[in-house]
Amino acid sequence: MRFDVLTLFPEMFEGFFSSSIMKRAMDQRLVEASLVNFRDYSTDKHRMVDDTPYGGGGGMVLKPEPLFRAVEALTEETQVRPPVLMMSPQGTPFTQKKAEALSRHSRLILLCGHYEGFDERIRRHLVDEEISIGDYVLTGGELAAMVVMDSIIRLVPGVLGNAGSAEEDSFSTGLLEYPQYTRPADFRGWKVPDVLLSGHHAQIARWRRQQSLERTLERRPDLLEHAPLTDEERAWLKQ
Ligand code: 6GU
Repeated sequence: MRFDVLTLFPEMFEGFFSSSIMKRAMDQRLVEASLVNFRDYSTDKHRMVDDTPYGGGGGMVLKPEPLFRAVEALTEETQVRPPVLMMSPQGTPFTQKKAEALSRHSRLILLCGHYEGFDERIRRHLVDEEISIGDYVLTGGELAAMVVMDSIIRLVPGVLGNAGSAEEDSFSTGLLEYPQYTRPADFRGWKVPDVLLSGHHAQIARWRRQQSLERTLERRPDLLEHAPLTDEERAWLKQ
């Protein structure tokens, strides 16, 4: 998996790229990432990347030339152009499903904006998909790009140590995760549920499934509509 990130603030990615999982994935060549400061593709002598909006109003708008030229430079020698994703609060809400779909590509280009926004021609003629990570506004797309990359990287085979961990977690099962415990079995009088100490694997699996269902019902009932449930589980939820 290769990511090309177009940003005016490449230094924001330093901590992320040097953090444990990402660093190991890059060292193992499972993930490759390049940072491009699209100011380097500005066409004017002041290296401007933004300008005032036609029609007036406040704020600045990202100019088309630097972003088009940066993407073109990255894809010059490629047969098929990888998807170009724009990070924007106006985008489609990002989900685990979308992360899974994007993880099937071998390369992605991520555009991070700042200021008031992007010239509409970038959106119309350069971008394949516009992605939002939630209903709140960030000062720029960099944090969103890291969220998107993080969620994709952990789906790349070999990146997570434990092969089961990406399939079993919340959202992949359609439900929230069950409670987890580790040693000690009694911490300050708070005991680990007996069933988990029983060694009875079928009972443990049943308890975990039940806990997942209850937790999802309590915290995220909206997820139950699309979760793959047995008839028995559907009936239990209705009572
Ligand atoms: Cl992708 N970008 C910005 N700037 N703000 C956001 C966002 C993205 N997703 C939610 N808020």
